[in-house]
Amino acid sequence: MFYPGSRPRLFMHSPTQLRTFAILGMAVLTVTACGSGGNGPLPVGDLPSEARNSEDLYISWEENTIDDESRSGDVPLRGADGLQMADLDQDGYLDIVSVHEDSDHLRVAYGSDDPTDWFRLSLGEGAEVDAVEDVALGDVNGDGFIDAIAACEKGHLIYLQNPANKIRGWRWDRVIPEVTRGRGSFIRVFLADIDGDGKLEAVASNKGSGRTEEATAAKPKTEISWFDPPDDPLSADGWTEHVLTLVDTPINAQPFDLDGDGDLDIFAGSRGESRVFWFENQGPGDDGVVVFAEHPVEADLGANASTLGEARFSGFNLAFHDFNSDGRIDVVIPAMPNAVGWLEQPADPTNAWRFHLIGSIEPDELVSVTLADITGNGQPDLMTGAYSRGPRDNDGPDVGAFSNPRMILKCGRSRPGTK
Ligand SMILES: [Ca+2]
Ligand SMILES: [Ca+2]
Ligand SMILES: [Ca+2]
Ligand SMILES: [Ca+2]
Repeated sequence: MFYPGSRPRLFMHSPTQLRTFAILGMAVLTVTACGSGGNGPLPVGDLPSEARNSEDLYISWEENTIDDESRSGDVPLRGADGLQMADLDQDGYLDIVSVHEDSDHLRVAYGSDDPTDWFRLSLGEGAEVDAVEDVALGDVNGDGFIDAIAACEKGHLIYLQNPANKIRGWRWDRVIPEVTRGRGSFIRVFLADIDGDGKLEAVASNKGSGRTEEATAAKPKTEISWFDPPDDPLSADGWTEHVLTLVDTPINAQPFDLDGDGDLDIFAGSRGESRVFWFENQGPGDDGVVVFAEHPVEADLGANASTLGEARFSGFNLAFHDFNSDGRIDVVIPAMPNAVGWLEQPADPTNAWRFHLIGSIEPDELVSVTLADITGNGQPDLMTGAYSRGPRDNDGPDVGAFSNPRMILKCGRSRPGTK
């Protein structure tokens, strides 16, 4: 959603990590010929980047804080680490659900016709959202209102049900599915109709940290799973887990129809094993439960091998698009630590996936990617988030912008407080 005439910005990130899941939709941006600047030292948040693309263009972003301690009624929000947007109260304006890992808060900010006016409250806090790391939105109970499920690093999933017509200020009923209790660190969660029955399931990866030494020794590899909710998702005992695989430190598993056959597959990654792989949805098996076939994704670095020989792929964040218009979905993926590119899906799924470098944001450590048509030309642009490893009072020598195709990366202003 864009708001003509105003320039809201979103400022919610932890000191060490910035994600960009939905920030694009919150900002009005201007693409203009270069030639800004300022007189004298500016706060870094007001300092235009020097980065330009090949056409000498840059994007100017203006920051608008939506939620923080000064706006929350003194709720000490710390460690914002991700967000999702949807119209939860069906008033036509997007709302934002954000996770605050360090202070254990799951927050909502309801939008309005005034982009500076937000109705804020905590959906959850304390032990029930202990070290909450990620959230997914979708109508799980099928009443037409969008619900939420959050991944907590200590160490469970929690489902929160939208109270439908009594939304603002009303408590959302919630449940921690029993099968997810005490499991260690859930790091990502998504909602999607995995089995094609018209109802949403949760896909979650659990990197397992935080478990007891005995539990870790007994099971060093941990699960990527999908969870099937019962007809009443508020029934704690009714959730069923279907394990897709066990790997060392699973870090992500995102549903997407990778092979274009109409059902959702899952692209996933392991940080511990520095590899990515995907699960092909093969439809229901004899027991009626969906069967997935796991396929490795071997990255062929091609011409980038000499410069990216040490690159690691964990798939912590992913985006999907058919870049070369061959009818096969390709995958945008960070090439850790600094680069990003796209993996070209081969015609023969047993072949390697060619990696096409988009760029690097050295010295920052690139962890997050998302696609949106920022420039409005019908082509997807790429926005990234990173662990800051560079100065925040100037661009540093390696910050650049580029267009490939029409992709603009790390344009705009640096952000304060991200050292
Ligand atoms: Ca709304
Ligand atoms: Ca619902
Ligand atoms: Ca389903
Ligand atoms: Ca499929």
